[in-house]
Amino acid sequence: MSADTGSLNLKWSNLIIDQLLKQGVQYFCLGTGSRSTPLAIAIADHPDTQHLVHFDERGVGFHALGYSKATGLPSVIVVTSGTAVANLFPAIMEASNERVPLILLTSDRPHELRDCGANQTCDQIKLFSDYVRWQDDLPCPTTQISERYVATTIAQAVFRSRHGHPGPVHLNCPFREPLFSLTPPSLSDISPTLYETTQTMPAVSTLERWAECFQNAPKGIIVVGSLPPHQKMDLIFQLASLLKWPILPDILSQVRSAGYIHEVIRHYDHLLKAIPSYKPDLVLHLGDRLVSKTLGQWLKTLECPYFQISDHPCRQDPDHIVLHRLCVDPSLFCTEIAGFVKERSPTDWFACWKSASDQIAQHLSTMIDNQTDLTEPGITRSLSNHLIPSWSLFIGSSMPIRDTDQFLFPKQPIGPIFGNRGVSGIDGNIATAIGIAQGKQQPTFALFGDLAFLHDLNSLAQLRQAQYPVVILVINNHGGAIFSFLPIAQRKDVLEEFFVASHPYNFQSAAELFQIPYFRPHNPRDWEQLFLDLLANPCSAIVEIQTRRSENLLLHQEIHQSVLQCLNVSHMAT
Ligand SMILES: Cc1ncc(C[n+]2csc(CCOP(=O)(O)OP(=O)(O)O)c2C)c(N)n1
Repeated sequence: MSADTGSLNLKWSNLIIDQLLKQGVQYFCLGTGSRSTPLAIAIADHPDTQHLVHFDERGVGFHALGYSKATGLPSVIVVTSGTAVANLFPAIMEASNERVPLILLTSDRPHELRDCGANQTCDQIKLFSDYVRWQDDLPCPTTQISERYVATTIAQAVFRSRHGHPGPVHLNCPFREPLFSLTPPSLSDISPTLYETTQTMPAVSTLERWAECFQNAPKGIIVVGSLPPHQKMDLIFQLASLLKWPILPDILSQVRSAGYIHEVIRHYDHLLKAIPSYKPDLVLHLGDRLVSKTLGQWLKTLECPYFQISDHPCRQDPDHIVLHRLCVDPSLFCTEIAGFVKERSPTDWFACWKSASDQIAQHLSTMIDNQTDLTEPGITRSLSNHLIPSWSLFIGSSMPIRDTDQFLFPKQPIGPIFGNRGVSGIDGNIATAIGIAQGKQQPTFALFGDLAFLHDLNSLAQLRQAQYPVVILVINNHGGAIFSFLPIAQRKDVLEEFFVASHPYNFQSAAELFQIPYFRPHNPRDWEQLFLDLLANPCSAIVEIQTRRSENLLLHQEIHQSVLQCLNVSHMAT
């Protein structure tokens, strides 16, 4: 092969990276390997790129996911050929389900080396199947194809990752050897193809019809499911205040970060278990998924019109109860519909919800905040009491997301709240949190369980180099506590070994291996003091809190029983 091949590989890769930058994409997450050499050199040599390099591609994928979740902008993932590509799959699945923009540049061997026993070569074409929004197998770098082809391909990739139905895009990039040359190639300054975007507005006829339905429903509720962190919360509150409808905000709705906590229904999970008889005459659901199973089951029992607004076309209706659906930005909808509804006078309906919510909040505060032992609900409440706006919060699946959904209602504004609920994996949590910190350019608290922590140990290597501090708060109950809450807990003979995966580990030596500060508070006072110190002087750290699964189960049951008692059920039922 001609010696010019190396130079051409670099020239083509420079063009790809330059076009990505011209499309506004700046952050590059790389695994290491040989076949991706031309892309790695192009990223290293360009003065405007920012990058992360990590040896484990699974962690690279989740880091990029976290960054893009936090910013709403695509980050670029660059990996070598072979199993490195497959290691991206979990993050791609999450990004696809959550509509997170990502650009994957997977290096490959040229066509003549595929399917003939060449080293580190496998079929990478369409590997991610329908999990990506657009995909292409690029030609090997060549002078026979116009450079404009590269420009329009990158423009299309970025556009398809961000607009319409956002998500990951996959460009497979084959390179022939020699992979690079020490002589720098001449650079081409190619103009990018710029896509204009449009904003979808709700039709006036829809707004008129929906407003009439809303006006005729004095007992409406607003359920806010997961929303990206760029929504304008005031607009949701303004609409709720016009209609005098209670707001039930999911932990990932961003509503709870806004500091309007006295205007929403707190602890609705407990409230609905105690008073399932509250029956609205209309449900307005803004956004996507709901963490609370209790809320989901209660919504399913209602026989009233159900309206859902989300800015994408995907079905977010696992119980098939939505009757009216609008694909538009939820905060834009709230602004527009507000011009069509009249302000309602205060109602008993709203007052009943509010009074029950306040009563539970008061009860839980007395019951949980003064405990002498460290408990999982207690930790969640302390986050609620002390977090501040300059920190993001990442919450792992399993008990942490359920506990925060039930107990985290901060009185003060806090930073954005994130989770990986697209596919609810317990993998990649450490890397996702570090990517979020990088994207938000602020420190991040990450709360998850011990199995989730063990699953992503490799990503502690990223934590050591993280530019923005990440505090990992790992609740070590020595296995998957969630399973004690599931029907399988009745099969005590198989529970521990086949489900809980119980283990004897603590994480001090993991922290030592990666040279990360480690703390293990033993009581609520020490934990709160440490928490306040970390908030005041942010630094990356691992904080391990040990709890017991059996006591955790009992405490949750006690909380449930005591809330039932605290609410005078017969009096409250309407
Ligand atoms: C990648 C992946 N593997 C398995 C599961 C199934 N799963 C859900 S929760 C859970 C246990 C999580 O344990 P831990 O992180 O310790 O949290 P805890 O349940 O103790 O709160 C498991 C294995 C999953 N969601 N994702």
